[in-house]
Amino acid sequence: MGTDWILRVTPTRASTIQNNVRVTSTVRDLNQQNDTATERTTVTAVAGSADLKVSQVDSPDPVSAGTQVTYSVTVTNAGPSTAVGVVLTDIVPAGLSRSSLRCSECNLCSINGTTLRCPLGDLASGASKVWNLHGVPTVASTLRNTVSVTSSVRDSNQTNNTSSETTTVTQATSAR
Ligand SMILES: [Ca+2]
Ligand SMILES: [Ca+2]
Repeated sequence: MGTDWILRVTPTRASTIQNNVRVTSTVRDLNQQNDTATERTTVTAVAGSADLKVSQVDSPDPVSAGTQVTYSVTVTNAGPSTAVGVVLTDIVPAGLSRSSLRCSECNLCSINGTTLRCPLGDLASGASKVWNLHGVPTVASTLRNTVSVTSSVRDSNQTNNTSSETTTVTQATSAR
């Protein structure tokens, strides 16, 4: 008698995925040749194409050290297909105090060094989404915030998928 066991996974990008299975039992297996199986699956990109665009506005600029600056990032899908699994990547300005960082739906994001990676879900054709990053610069300097967007759908125009913005940080005005 056989037993079915079903594993469902959702691949996130075009690639080859491989599933390895092995069965064991506490009873001695007379034929161990048939205890393992490997299956490869080719994952193709999601059909269609979507032209994602990203832009951002920094406010205020210039900003005083010790005062919060906000980067308001807008991601737009110019279509024609729905952009599935949009991911926003933000290379956070080094001059921002790490403990001061706040962002939209930040609980969904992961940070690796200064790179913040945030899933934004699906974006329908013609739709846009605003995502905010807040932080406090510590010293007078020039900040550079770089954002980029990708999705599981082919992008017909890669040139508008990245945006960089610089912000001038002036010395803190002395408090009296
Ligand atoms: Ca694009
Ligand atoms: Ca600016």
